[in-house]
Parts: sequence; structure tokens; C-alpha cells
Amino acid sequence: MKAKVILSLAVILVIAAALVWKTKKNEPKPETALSSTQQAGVMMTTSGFEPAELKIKNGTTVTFLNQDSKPRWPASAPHPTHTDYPEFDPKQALTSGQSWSFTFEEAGEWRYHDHLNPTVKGTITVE
Ligand SMILES: [Cu+2]
Repeated sequence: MKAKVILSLAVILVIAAALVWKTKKNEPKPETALSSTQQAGVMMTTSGFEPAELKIKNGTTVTFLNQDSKPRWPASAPHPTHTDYPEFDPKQALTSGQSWSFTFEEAGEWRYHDHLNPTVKGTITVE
């Protein structure tokens, strides 16, 4: 009688283990899931860029959202030429509520500023 109970328990355990293994096998690999959805955001408010310092993986798309009432213009250092990373520049101001997305494809520590108010600064580190 005891042996039968132990045998039944063993069978249940084997079935449970097989089910867990099968479920795990069907899960997408974390690397695959991340590579297609690398997103980050920077808000532009009266107090500047939030966060002012951001660290991202290469290939990440950063969306700059103007939450200020005044126009804002995120752009690569140095002001006014933006030559460090020329593509990191929407080439026009973002009005209140407007956003601009840029995909960083070069590793480095990219300093930037608000072109309309160059003392407002931030840094995006691309690894
Ligand atoms: Cu500038």
C-alpha cells in the first residue's frame, strides 16, 4: 500500500517536471525580447531634462517629450554647431506637448543641451 502511494507521487512529480520544462522551453529568450523593445524617455520641463543623465544600450530609441509650456530643442554638444553627434538634433524646436525620438547607434558619452537655452544640459551614455 505504501509503495503504491510513493509510486503515484513519483509519477505525479515526473509529470509536473515535464510540464514545467515544456513551459520554460516555449518562453522567448530574454535577449530577443529586449532587442526589439529598447526604449527610454527624457522629459523636458521647466527644471530641465529629466533624467539629466541617462545610460542606455546601443540601439536604444530615446523619446524626448516637451512637457514645458515653452518650446524646447534637445541637441548634441557643442552649442551652436552640434557637431559631436550631428544626427542627435531634431533640427527644429519641439513645441509644448510635442515629442521627438532618436535611436542612438554610436557608443559614447553624448553631452547635449537645450538649443534655445544652452545652459540646460544633459548627458546620454551609450554602452
Ligand atoms: Cu545648440
